[in-house]
Amino acid sequence: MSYPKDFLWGGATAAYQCEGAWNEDGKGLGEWDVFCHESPLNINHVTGDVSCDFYHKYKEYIDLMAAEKCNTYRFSISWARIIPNGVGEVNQKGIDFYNRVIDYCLEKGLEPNVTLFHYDLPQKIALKDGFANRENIDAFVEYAKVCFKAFGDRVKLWVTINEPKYYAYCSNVVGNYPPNHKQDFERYFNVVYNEALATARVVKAYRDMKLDGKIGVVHDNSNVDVAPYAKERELIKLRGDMFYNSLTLDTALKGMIPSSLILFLREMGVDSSFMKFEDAIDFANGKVDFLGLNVYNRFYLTDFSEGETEIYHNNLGAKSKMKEGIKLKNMFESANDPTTKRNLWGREIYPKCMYDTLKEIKENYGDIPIYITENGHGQYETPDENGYVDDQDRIDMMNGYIEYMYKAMEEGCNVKGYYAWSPMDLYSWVNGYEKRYGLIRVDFDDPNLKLIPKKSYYWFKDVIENYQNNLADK
Ligand code: BGP
Repeated sequence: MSYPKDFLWGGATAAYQCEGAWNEDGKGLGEWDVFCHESPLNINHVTGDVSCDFYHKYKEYIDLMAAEKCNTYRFSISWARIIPNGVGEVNQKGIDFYNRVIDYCLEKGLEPNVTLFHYDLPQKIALKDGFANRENIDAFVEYAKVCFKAFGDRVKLWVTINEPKYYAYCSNVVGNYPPNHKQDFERYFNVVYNEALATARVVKAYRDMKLDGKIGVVHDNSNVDVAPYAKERELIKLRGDMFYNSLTLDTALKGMIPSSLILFLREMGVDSSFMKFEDAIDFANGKVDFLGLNVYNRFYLTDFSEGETEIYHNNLGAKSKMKEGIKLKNMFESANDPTTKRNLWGREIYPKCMYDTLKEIKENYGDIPIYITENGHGQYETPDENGYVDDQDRIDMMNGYIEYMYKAMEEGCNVKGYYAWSPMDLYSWVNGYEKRYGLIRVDFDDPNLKLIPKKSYYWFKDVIENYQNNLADK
């Protein structure tokens, strides 16, 4: 059994969700700035303009993480803060900010784990069709190189893209994320493909710079479980994996596109001309060093029944009864397991998916090092009169996932770290601020954004200390 001594414990955030300072110190406009300010589809009518004000209060947050005994912090860089127009001139003040954050993490004993892209395109790149346009891959590689040059001496863990599939899915299928295309499956696959290519090219660029860190990609765990009553079990499993997983995982971990992708795209009626023969070389040269997995839920599927394609998504929480899922015409559809709890946004809470996905990845892709780059629980919260939140539900839920992570590790899965989503309450895409994930409460009504550790903060500290004490006993 492998309980690594250098296991990383920490929390994860993303730039747009916590930094605020949306137009300070030369930052360019991002697509989420524009969406939140202007789009009628921003249904909860809030923005990330200030959010946790991490830009100014980073020391306070990092101090709290250090006191929680974390030894790592995962965060993302805002592309538009570094290169305001997406290409061209570099904003030195943006570089300075991330230098301050990285240096302070290191001073406090937190290994920085840095994501280059977490949903937030510079608006200028979004206007040129974002990752749907191959030309923007070059822009992304150039931006990555600027980051490697500026921070690569101190950052030893890099992530190219956070959740290429989920980002493409929300932006092009659900339509709740900018640029809000709905059920555009061609664009969905095109974007996932270009993100895979972007990952491969950035990995190659990183290696060419001869820096001594590791680089990976973060996939949102999407392990497919087929309902026991489904008639076409194997076919559904295959199709589900092709739809959710294989393009990201095969390219990043095997260095090749999945062999049955073209056939699957044909079945889906998707024109595959965005794929180029010569990309094979980039994929082969761009395999990642590690895989990040954001573990929240599985995809529980059964046979397609009838009717047209439908997407079920809930950004209204308790104001809606919608259960998250999909009906993909002639392919498969979501099954409902009445014994599995759901959160108030209609998503399954299914801790065992942690174990299932780790085992499945080991079986299909071998012993690549894995970091659980996100795991957490979104809920409404009411603090007591002192601002303290007794979030026992979150503790129970995360504990369940961590127990399954240990079980998988005991069975030989190569897990190297775990990041709670999230260290503190922050902006939850489209859902706003009511859906809270933090182990620290942020009082968004207080002009000073008072921070109050929740019960889960102390629980997480115990988890980390217990892990370390158990190691010492061995
Ligand atoms: C992941 C994202 C995070 C975070 C989390 C919770 O998919 O990487 O950025 O937001 O999910 O999701 P949500 O805020 O939509 O509830």
